[in-house]
Amino acid sequence: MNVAQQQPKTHQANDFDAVIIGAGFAGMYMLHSLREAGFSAKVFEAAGDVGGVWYHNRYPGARCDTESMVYTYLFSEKLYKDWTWTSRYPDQPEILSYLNYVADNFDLRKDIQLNTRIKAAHYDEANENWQIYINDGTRVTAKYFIPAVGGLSATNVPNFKGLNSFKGEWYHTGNWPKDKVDFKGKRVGVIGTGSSGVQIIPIIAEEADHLTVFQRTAQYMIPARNHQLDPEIIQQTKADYKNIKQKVRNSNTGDLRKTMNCSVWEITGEERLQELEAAWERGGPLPSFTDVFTDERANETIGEFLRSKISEIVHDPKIAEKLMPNYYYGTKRQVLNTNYLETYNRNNVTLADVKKAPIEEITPKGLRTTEKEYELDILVFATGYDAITGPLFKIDIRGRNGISLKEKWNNGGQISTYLGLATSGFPNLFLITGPESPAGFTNNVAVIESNVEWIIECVKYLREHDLNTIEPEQEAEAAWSKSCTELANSTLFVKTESWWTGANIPGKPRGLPLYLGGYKKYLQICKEIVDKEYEGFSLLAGKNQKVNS
Ligand code: N01
Repeated sequence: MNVAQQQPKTHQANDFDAVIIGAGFAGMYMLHSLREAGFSAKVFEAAGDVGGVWYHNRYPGARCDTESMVYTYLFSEKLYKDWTWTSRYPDQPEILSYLNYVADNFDLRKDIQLNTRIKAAHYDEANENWQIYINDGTRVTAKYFIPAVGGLSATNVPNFKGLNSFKGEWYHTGNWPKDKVDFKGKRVGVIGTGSSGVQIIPIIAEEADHLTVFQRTAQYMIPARNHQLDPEIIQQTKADYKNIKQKVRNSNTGDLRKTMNCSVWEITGEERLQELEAAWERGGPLPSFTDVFTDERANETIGEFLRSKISEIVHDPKIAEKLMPNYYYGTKRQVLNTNYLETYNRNNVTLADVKKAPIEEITPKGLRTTEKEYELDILVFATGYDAITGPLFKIDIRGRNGISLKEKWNNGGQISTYLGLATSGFPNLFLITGPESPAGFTNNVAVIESNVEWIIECVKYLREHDLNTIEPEQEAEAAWSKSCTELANSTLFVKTESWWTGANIPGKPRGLPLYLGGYKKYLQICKEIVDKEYEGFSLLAGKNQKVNS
């Protein structure tokens, strides 16, 4: 059967081969791939347009910290060559334009329903399909259910006492309004100094009358050194498409960053310093030594280097001292910045240490810490996300026997998936950048592309072999989860409080439910399992009739 030539089969208005949630990078590529393979598919998107997190993260300064030449779809050479990125690290408006271009170019919009939130998806064992409930009270059915909701889409607004009493305006960076927020002449407070806070803080400082930054944990800072791309470089990059794609797939991080294939201790201190200084001048992620996330002393050599830069840039030694991080370098997601540390040399910026003097409450006039009250007109929450499981748990997803994903994963305390792509008891449910995938430690678009491509090969296989369902076997799933946990526990990442470890959300179970074995290795494992006819998966033909063992 020539599958590529098949037309999407006719379907009832409310019954699809596949239902996808989310029209970001993942949902749109999934839709395109399913349609190309002849499946009927529908995307439901809660927002008013396509773009996923790039639709919502429209705060001033929002910019990607993966280089544009790889933070982009690589599945289509034509698309890669037709679209031109203008800067090294693209800003949010440019990424959103790109995603709109993709939606139009591949005629995706006709199968995307906007302004529609899915509240529940229940597996119907009798009919071997998913019943998907929309917030307007309607219901659709699908053989395959693909919540492409991303790991960083459930915003976290800490439950501070008194927020409702605040007389000023407040915003979360991950849910920024479309209309411009005017900071001119205002007293502004920003809570949070992760990737989002570090991007918005320098911009607000330039516009506001006064900015107070409420910092709980000082972060390691690396300059982005963003710049416009030279037309010649753009042409070279496009011409190098095949090589770039291959290099991405052969990398540990899904991008083209420099890696040091040696331990910190295999070169002299002088050579190390030269490498680090060169990387500092280049901007972007520091080269990764093999032992920097497993050996405390090796890690400290990088931490020490970055702390010395803070003292060089920040004029006031007392402020510099407050900005000194004291966790293992890189064990919170590395932040790239533009003029972040320099911002603290301005005389309209105050840095409040809210670890030393915690926030007690939001008041009608501003914010009170245990030390004093800060009067504010605008308060910005750059407080991140209930990551990895948060977006999935917002939907009532139930598999066999009515068991919810939240129950199965013990509220996040006992996550188990197979390859981060599927989980037992939830037939025909596929995850993209899910828990126990390499997302979070890898260029997300690269993980998305490989996950989508794996899923599409899988559903084509099911169709070609007349199979009704696929789901992981419990033993294979347990072994994958165990290997993820063991890998994570062998690193310094688990020793730090971060969104990776769930520590940013009060009461959230701790753990690091991501695959840390590297992108290249992950792709190899995923391929081997397919080559072995979906080893570790249970494939069923018609009413639970098992076909592989
Ligand atoms: O969120 P974060 P983010 N009281 O969790 C603080 C991606 N991203 O939105 O460190 C006081 O990193 C919290 O303090 P602490 C990227 O993957 C990418 O900045 O927990 N403070 C921290 O400082 C990134 O890693 C891009 O002690 C509180 C901050 O808020 C991920 O999204 C841009 C607090 C949250 O930092 C998340 O980044 C933006 C409380 N109760 C985002 N609760 C790019 O591509 C939290 N904080 C560039």
